Amino acid sequence: QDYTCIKLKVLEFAPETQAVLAGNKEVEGKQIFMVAATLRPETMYGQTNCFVGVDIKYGIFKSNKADELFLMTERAARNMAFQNLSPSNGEIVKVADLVGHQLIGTEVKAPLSVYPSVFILPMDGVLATKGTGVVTSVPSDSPDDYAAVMDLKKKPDYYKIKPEWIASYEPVPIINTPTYGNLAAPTICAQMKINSQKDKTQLALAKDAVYKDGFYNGVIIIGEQTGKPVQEAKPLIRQMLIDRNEAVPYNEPENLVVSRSG
Ligand code: ZZB
Repeated sequence: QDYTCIKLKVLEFAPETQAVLAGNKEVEGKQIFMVAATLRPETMYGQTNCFVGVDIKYGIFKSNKADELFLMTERAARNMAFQNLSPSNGEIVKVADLVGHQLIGTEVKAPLSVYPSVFILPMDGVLATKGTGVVTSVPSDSPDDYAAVMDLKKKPDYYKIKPEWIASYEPVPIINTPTYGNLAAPTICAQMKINSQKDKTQLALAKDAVYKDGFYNGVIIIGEQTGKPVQEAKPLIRQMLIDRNEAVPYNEPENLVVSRSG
């Protein structure tokens, strides 16, 4: 998979993370980024929060830039080490260990988002085995994100979050399509009566439908590429993020099989 890794700069860590990092000389004076793998860089204007899995193990790793550290799974760090994103080829340097729940409530700057800062929140469906284990959230265009955000808004206590970390963050119109209008995910979730992130079968169908519709029929209605078809705008927005040092290209072999024969 040809991902774009979005660099969400940490503005303030949650107290639990601060406690873990207290006295850690390796993080002092460094910029730390939560690194989120996406296939939809053109939707980054609509980021309202970022997801981690509460039980997933994360690490903070040295990157290929001396003053920048990356927060993600170790699995992603190992892959990045072979893509010139670590200090030396094939090697990772971990400076801290964290668990997802410690990160909840961390405040970050999400590149291109209309919201000046967004929060790290929990989602059940985050896979440790995909991307970086950090998933940036675009409820306007991702049914999974919309359903998870609705759950958090409905039951902040159950999810152990402060309501103000998500309450006033509304989905942002990014892409217009003839089929689902300019808020594809909320529209299709309403049509299919999807009520929760637990409706997995329905969500998979919804995701497939809006992916295709957005890619083939979508027109960007925000930002630098306003008016352009999604297919045309996607690589341009991706490149703009990379040029601004707000994203890095990241590849992940799908179902990689390591052969020891021969
Ligand atoms: C922002 C975004 C905006 C995404 C959108 C999708 C959509 P796929 O096709 O299944 O490979 N993702 C990335 N890493 C993980 C993970 N570890 N666990 C769970 N989800 C993850 O899906 C790629 C997408 O899955 C990525 O692109 C990311 O969410 C999520 F408007 O990033 B996306 C219709 C989808 N729209």
